[in-house]
Amino acid sequence: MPTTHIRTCHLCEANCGLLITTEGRTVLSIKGDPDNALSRGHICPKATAITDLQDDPDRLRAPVKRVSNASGGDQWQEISWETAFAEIAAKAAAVLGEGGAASVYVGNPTAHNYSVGGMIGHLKRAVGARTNFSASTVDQIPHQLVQMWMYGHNGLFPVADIDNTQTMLMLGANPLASNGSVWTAPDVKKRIEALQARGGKLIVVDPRRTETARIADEHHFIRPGSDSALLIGLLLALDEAGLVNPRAAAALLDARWDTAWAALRRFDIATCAAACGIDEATIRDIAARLGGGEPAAVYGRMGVSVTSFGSLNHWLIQLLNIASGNFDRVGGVMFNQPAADIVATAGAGSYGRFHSRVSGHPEVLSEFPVVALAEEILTPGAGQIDMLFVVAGNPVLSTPDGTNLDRALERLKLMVSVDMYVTATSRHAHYILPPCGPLEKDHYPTFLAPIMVRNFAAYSPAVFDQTPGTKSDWEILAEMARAISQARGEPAPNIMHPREALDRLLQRSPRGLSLADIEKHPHGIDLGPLQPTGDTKLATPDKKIDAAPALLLADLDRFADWLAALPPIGGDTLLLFGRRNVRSNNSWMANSRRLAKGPARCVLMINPADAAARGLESGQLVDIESRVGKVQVACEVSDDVMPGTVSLPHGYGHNRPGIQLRVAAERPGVSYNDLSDPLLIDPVSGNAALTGVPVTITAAASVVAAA
Ligand SMILES: Nc1nc2c(c(=O)[nH]1)N[C@H]1C(S)=C(S)[C@@H](COP(=O)(O)OP(=O)(O)OC[C@H]3O[C@@H](n4cnc5c(=O)[nH]c(N)nc54)[C@H](O)[C@@H]3O)O[C@H]1N2
Ligand SMILES: Nc1nc2c(c(=O)[nH]1)N[C@H]1C(S)=C(S)[C@@H](COP(=O)(O)OP(=O)(O)OC[C@H]3O[C@@H](n4cnc5c(=O)[nH]c(N)nc54)[C@H](O)[C@@H]3O)O[C@H]1N2
Ligand code: SF4
Ligand SMILES: [Mo]
Repeated sequence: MPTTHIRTCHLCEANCGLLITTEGRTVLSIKGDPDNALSRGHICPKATAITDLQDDPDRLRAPVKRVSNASGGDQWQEISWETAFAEIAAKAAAVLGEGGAASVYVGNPTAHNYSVGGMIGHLKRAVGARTNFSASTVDQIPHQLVQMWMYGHNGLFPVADIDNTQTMLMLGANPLASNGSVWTAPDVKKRIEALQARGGKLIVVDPRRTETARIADEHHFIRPGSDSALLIGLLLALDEAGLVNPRAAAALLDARWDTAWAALRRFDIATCAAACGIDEATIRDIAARLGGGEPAAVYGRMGVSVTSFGSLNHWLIQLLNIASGNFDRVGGVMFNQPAADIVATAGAGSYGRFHSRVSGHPEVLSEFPVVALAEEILTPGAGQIDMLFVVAGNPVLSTPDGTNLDRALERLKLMVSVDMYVTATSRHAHYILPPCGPLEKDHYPTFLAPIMVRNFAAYSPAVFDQTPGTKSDWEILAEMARAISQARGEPAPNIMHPREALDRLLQRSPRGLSLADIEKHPHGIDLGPLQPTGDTKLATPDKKIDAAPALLLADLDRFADWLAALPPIGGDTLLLFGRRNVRSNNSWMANSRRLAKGPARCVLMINPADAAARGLESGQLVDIESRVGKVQVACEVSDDVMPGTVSLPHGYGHNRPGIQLRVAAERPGVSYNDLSDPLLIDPVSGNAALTGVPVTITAAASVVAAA
């Protein structure tokens, strides 16, 4: 008998409701859930690929250990969980006993797995890891840092109220491909269409005419890495037109608001316009629209986060929303009030309490920039990382200078990957511990609650019982932490079942719902649209907004220097930036045939003028070279990318020796992060500057383009 399970998709931040029909352990269909008040039936092509993940023959089903085969190469030997934990614990204790240091790298899928959060803490404590990393520093850390400084808590995300706004200014985001980020707005295309139907406008700023730009009312190309210039220009234009009016937020501001303005007035609109490539008249027009009185929201994402001014950008976006009267306003930006409120229950965050050993990076939210991972492994001395635990991450493909990280991982005395595939990263591990299939886990999007465009809560039980002999991620982490503590003669960690921890979190949150309350509503409880919260959610001691955090004010000096020294765009050096496709998910869903089919996607987009200057035609192979590396890929000549820039997706490069992803290997592509440069960072947050990497492009010596 077929059974239909109601579930929330765990793959991306959109949180779409799914209806999964199964018979036995076979998935018959995956459809959108029309009764989910948040996603309203929407799904993307990745949802049906969950079956491919569940059933993938390349997915590891048991722990494996890397051993040498007869010819001296590597091979993976299946071992029992007991043996795996015992051997890992004994080796970890030995390495620590010799004075080696341990580190944990946490990847993106953990943000979609409520049950691992606490367990990662247990693992870090068990191995005494102080030098830790995550995908946050190739992603959203500037948002969190700026929020911690301005609003008092890193999890206070002002959410753009797309459903009620009249103007949405979107910088460096392509939700038609990504389905929204730091912004749970499923079915975003319909939300944009509704905005346009009520006479509103979407304005997209992006160096590529993206899928989102194509349906926008206005699209403006921008020089990669220069958004701070545009944002300062917009603030100055707002001021010049007499449109600065914080409305409700005025009561939350103090003298620091004037301090921020005094610091911004050293710049001028003309210089800012020239730097970013958007003319003065356009800047004045957009500012007039933002400050014109109707609700408006400015939203910036990856394209403005992964630049050397990522923190400055997010601060300037906050100032713009406040100055135009759109902070804490329906149709502007608001804090949400989720059922599981990590802001009300978890610490605010930290900065600079300690510094990294080799380059002296400040700690941000207890982590160091992932660009420092390789040097912390390779540089001898006390505190050198000898042991690394990678939890659901693939930093060799997802972080700058992956080739160097490849080399670094080879010298570890113990490396453990908690992953279900042998990837570019996990191939270096001594042990890979695979979680059970994705449909064998329950799901609650705790970490995404603060970014939803409605207050909404849904809990999904597992679709299938766990296959006997397999473990969920949290069980793997908990048992590994226990085994290591025991081997070190430390007291066993006190581990609470994740469901119990979730229930406690819910009940301690202001709404006071229990997990049982939420489980009564399988399609989710709709707790209503976002609403202004006044100062009730601000977590600063004085309940005021800090509009002028010292380190951001100081960073304006660095920006001024950059502005003064800015070379014109174009010439021999082009600026490389990224892109996503709706059928991708960072590095790791490339093994689904239904997603992988269709035209090759790992191609370099280049503007016709830049192609002509190099004698290039679509389909031709090109060499792309940066300071750190060189790759070869086919190009596509397209005026969708701005002159002087080129675009390449990330998450490819599945042909490194030993990777076991048979479908992905058919068209492996090249890794963007063999080009991105660990020296290019936002020094405030430590975030990698993945966008705007200087590269040279030349026709490759070989002429036949790979498919
Ligand atoms: N050039 C460039 N680089 C980028 C980006 C970019 O835009 N451009 N984007 C950055 C961003 S936003 C992010 S978030 C990072 C992602 O960086 P990472 O998180 O390091 O990389 P992913 O490619 O997401 O790899 C996730 C790994 O987790 C495994 N996995 C998937 N699901 C599970 C699970 O349920 N349990 C376990 N244990 N493992 C699982 C997958 O097999 C895969 O190996 O990449 C960043 N890198
Ligand atoms: N299909 C799919 N969906 C995903 C993912 C995926 O890999 N595939 N990854 C998920 C993850 S982990 C994340 S973090 C989100 C990311 O979600 P988004 O931030 O929406 O992701 P991107 O598509 O990388 O959009 C970034 C945009 O910034 C533009 N850009 C690049 N440089 C600049 C710049 O300097 N200035 C401006 N203004 N724009 C710039 C790029 O052209 C691109 O269109 O997507 C998530 N959803
Ligand atoms: S948009 Fe994201 S959450 Fe929705 S179905 Fe696609 S992958 Fe899943
Ligand atoms: Mo991400």
